[in-house]
Amino acid sequence: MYLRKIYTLVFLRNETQILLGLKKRGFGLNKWNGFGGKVEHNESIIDAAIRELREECCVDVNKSDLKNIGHLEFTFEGESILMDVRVFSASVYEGVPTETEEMAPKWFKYEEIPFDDMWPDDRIWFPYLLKNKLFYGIFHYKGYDTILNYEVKELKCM
Ligand code: 6OG
Repeated sequence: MYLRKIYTLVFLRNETQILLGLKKRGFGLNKWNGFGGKVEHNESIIDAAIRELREECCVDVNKSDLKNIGHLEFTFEGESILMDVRVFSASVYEGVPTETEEMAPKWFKYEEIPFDDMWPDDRIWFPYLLKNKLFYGIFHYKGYDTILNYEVKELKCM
């Protein structure tokens, strides 16, 4: 039995680029990723997604502009926590992405996404995001570099 913890992960996008942040501390240090974190008690998932985006790169989004595009589950060999990550995308937002103590944001062209410096699972599910397909993925890691097994599939609805 796993202890499930819910996280958010938000990507800002336009027609040619995606915003990633270089994680400056904690889990995923020195990896490029979307913006997000743990959903707090008595907080909705969408509110957590908006809060984390604001805290990590000083950008505001409206609820109606956040699309839930994916659902990822991660487990790690020998650990009892299951990270349940809800993935969102937005192309309408307010503010200029700004570096914080947690993240250094940078726009990447879709052909130049730095997969070598991202979580290994990203290479597997990003193609769904890039093709605007809804997706579900489950990954079992040994340590933080090796995926022991996984499954990814397209969803018809979230
Ligand atoms: P904090 O601990 O910083 O939240 N996250 C992952 N993202 C990707 N792309 N791959 C993974 O593979 C991930 N595991 C966790 C969820 C952690 C942030 O990192 C995401 C959260 O947005 C293992 O509060």
